[in-house]
Amino acid sequence: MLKALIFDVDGTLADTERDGHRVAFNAAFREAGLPWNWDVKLYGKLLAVTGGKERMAHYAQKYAPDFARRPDFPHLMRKLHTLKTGHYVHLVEGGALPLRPGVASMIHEARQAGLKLAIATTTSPENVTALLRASLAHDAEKWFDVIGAGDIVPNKKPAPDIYFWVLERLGLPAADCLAIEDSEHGVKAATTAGIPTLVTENGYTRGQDFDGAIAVLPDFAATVLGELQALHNTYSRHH
Ligand code: XBP
Ligand code: MG
Repeated sequence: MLKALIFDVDGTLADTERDGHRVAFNAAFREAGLPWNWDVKLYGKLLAVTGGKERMAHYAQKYAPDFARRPDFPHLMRKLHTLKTGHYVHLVEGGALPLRPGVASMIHEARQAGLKLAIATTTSPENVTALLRASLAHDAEKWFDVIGAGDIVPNKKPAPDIYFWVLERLGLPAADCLAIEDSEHGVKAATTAGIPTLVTENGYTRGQDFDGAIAVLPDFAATVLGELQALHNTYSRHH
């Protein structure tokens, strides 16, 4: 019986990467006087590394090894990431990143049906708060029984840590939940935690290996909660 929806954020609730995080990273690099610029294509490759700090460290090690060897490198990464998060939150608050098609109505339907709602994301908590407030309601955080985000767990997706963290606080068995993800990393994380997982793919994740997902949809534009419940029931009957 489906009792909770667990939403990923970036790429799932909203298409935040290309015009949000990527732009914020570049603004932070400019502000810090670094000659780095992540274009759309390069950023798509860098998304293989989850976590903004981890992504910048990976980039520096590969493309700016002298910078990465500086003794204050970890401190600089944290400082850069704080700048980036400031730019990202400013973009979100300005309304730059609307929810993907059908996401708001799916959330409203789930609330009306008495399902629990949760978030399991690699992104920083400030980014989640800003997105929920800007795109749903000023108090939309309260609609979610559990919000698991960023550094709250030691290992980011594709590790299952964030999903285990959310499941424990939901107080539900994995089988009674449905995870909604956009990427191969996300599907691996949620399915490793034993959660039936549905994909809504996007520009950066189309064509990735979603092996283990119970269904792959383009988005929720033509999807109602009843269809998610039917998919979950069918899956549960055979597993
Ligand atoms: C996507 C991520 C995040 C964002 C950037 O998370 O990997 O790192 O790209 O956000 P998810 P931060 O798909 O799990 O929502 O810079 O705050 O990490
Ligand atoms: Mg995602």
